[in-house]
Amino acid sequence: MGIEFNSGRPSNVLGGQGGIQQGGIQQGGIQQGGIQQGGIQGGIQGGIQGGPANNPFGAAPVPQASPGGGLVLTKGQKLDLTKSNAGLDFLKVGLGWDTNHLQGQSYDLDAEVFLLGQTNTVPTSSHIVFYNNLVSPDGSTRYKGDNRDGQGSGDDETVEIQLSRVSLDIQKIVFTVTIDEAIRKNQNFGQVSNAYIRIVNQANGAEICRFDLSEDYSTSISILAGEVYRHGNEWKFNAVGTGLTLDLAGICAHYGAM
Ligand SMILES: [Ca+2]
Ligand SMILES: [Ca+2]
Repeated sequence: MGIEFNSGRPSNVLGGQGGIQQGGIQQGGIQQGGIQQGGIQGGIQGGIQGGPANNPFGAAPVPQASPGGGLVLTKGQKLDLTKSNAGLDFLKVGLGWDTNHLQGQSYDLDAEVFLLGQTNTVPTSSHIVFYNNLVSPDGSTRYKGDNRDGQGSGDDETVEIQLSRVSLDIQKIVFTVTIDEAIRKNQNFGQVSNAYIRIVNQANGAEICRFDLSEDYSTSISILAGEVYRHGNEWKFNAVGTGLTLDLAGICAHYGAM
């Protein structure tokens, strides 16, 4: 069964224009190393270091607080979620952005969640949670609504995850952000500002961490923002922040969904 991107939406580049998309996918192929590296390092470094440090010298990282009160992460930083927050089960993952409305253009950014098994692929296309598939098969992961313009501060799109409900065959939950019709509209993440991903403990509303996607992503039409992954019996977060030249169809293909 194929993935349906179009239902419920007025238009979407993913339905056609194979020639243009081919370019996007192939170019993205170069960056696939970036995705895989991020994933592999997430597992290996998380296992070895066992802590939030991405500091090779072992010095304690300077604590920083975001406006929401959570720890501010830097690119590539790993953070214990459940180990340092006893009883943590319900997460809210918030993604926010603002766009410069150049020449009256509208920007529709979308968050997607990929639930990956051992082979870093989705078991089925239903394991991609986004605006056209609101709940994962295990019921753990819920997409809370499609924001069409990113207006205003705060979270523009959110996903809720109940960690204890995540199917045991799922090792990693990856969060991406794409620009709808980026290729047709000639839009990229260089025209997007204040983008971030943050994780909130739903039980008490406290922000655990925030990662500002402040790099220059002007060659990217999508971003692998971060990933929540298993580490033994615990869950950790990896602030990935890799810009991609893949559109949504290309990311789906990368994770094995056709
Ligand atoms: Ca959207
Ligand atoms: Ca916004």
